[in-house]
Amino acid sequence: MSFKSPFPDVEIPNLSVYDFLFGQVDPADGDRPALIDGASGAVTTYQSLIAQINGVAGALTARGLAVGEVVGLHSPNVPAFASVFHGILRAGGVATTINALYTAEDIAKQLTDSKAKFLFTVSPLLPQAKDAAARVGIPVENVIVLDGADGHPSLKDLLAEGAPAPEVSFDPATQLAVLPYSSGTTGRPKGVMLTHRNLVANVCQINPRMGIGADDKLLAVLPFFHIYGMTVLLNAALYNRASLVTMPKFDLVEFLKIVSGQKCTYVFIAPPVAVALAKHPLVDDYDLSSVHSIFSGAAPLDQELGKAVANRLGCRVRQGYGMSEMSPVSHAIPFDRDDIALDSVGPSIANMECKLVDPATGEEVAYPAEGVSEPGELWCKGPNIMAGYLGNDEATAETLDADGYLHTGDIATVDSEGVVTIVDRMKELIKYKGYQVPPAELEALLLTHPQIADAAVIGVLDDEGEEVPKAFVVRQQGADLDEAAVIAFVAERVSPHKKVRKVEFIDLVPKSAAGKILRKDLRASEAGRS
Ligand code: 4UU
Repeated sequence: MSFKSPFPDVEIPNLSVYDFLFGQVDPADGDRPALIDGASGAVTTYQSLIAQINGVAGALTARGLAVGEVVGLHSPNVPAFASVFHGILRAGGVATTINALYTAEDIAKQLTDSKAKFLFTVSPLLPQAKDAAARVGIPVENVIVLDGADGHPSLKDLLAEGAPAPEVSFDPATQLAVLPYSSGTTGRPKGVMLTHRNLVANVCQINPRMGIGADDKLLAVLPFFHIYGMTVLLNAALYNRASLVTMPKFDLVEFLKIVSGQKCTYVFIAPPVAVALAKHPLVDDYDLSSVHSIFSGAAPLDQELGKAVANRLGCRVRQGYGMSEMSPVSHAIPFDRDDIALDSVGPSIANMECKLVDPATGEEVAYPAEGVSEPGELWCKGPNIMAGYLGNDEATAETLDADGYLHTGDIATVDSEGVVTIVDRMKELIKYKGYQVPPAELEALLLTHPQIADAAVIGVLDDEGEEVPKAFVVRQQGADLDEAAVIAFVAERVSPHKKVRKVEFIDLVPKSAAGKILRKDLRASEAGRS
């Protein structure tokens, strides 16, 4: 058994991402704004975006990039992100998008694992980018600084070369387009192999449910380097000839100024922004009446919080669910359905088939004709499911089964209408403000402290109901380590979203006979206390 999307299948054209988005451009769309820099208001039209994409593709090919080779893209949301991202894909390259918050070490790991030949960055991030590139042996002339920096080519330099876009030919069904990194259900970040078809499919699957039109102005503060921003913002907006208003990082006042000043109509957020929109007094000082929809994803949205935002702003609020490994969307509350509970993630999108499997028995749960099912692990199958993890057949085999189902590591229920609600997470992954925090990485780091004998990290809820990483630490005998020292030790070595924010000292980390950390025991003892 399984349950299918209630929507009819959509056709997925066998095209590259570039041909899908820009193969046929209505001449009337050429002058429409594709990207608007939120702070300066500078506009990139569709015509100019397409010219830049082709210019970047030509310059990369002229510099030796071959089809299938990898390029690192390390930038916050700026309009040029779109030109570079699609330029890489247009040349047949594979974009490995890198979190703008990463340390030099994190960047170096991703560049090494993905075997990147070039790196694009921006001048404020150059110190860590340069350090990482040097560690992995990417020469300075291949480190391109979008806004320019001494000794490096800039985007302007690349475009000035005027190299023609290459004639490339590849099979969109198998050719990789992007390699975002995700820790998946276990372990450290892995390269998620997404093909051109995966990305094209996901836009086709979500498009009928999102209600994005050419007259929409989408606020793009969620990072394009993360799969949510990449597909649901960047690609879906460009496909619909809408405008993206970019913000490089979240700041409430800046956000309110830009949404009201630019008259944004569609705002994409993760749940922490919903808290500010529902509660912060400053929100009343701005005219946000242009906003017709707010879309939340990447972490659970509280129903009351969602309703409070809808009432305060007088707009729709919707929620979607996804995972990097699914390009990413599998479920979304449709824009034209006001009757679906906001703490659900809606029905499966078109072309998806799902199962709920009891992790204790391995048996599929029953899907009742009325009411809600028992919880089970959500398994999903469809044209948006990744090809696998780069160079890691073992992790691929653990996540993707022989029937093509991706095991999400999330626990969900489904009702008789096919509406899915995520109720728990069984995998290791922690989400801090929607960003991934792989506990295995923090555990390995903690073990390098001379006064720490053993450690385990899980996600717990803080006083505001947000998930934060908590370390359970076993001290070496005679050690005088306290909570502040552990927090500081980690904070000095990781990017800000990965900081340990709570610490508890314990005598023994609970482990299975095989030596695996029993996170569920730690979670149960945590739950028992609240
Ligand atoms: C409870 O975060 C993402 C993708 C986010 C996304 C996708 C489609 C947002 C809106 C949308 O329409 O990807 P990753 O790979 O960083 O993290 C995936 C994990 C999931 O497995 C789940 O544990 O993030 C969690 N997650 C959610 N949890 C993602 N969305 C939700 C959600 N509710 N709505």
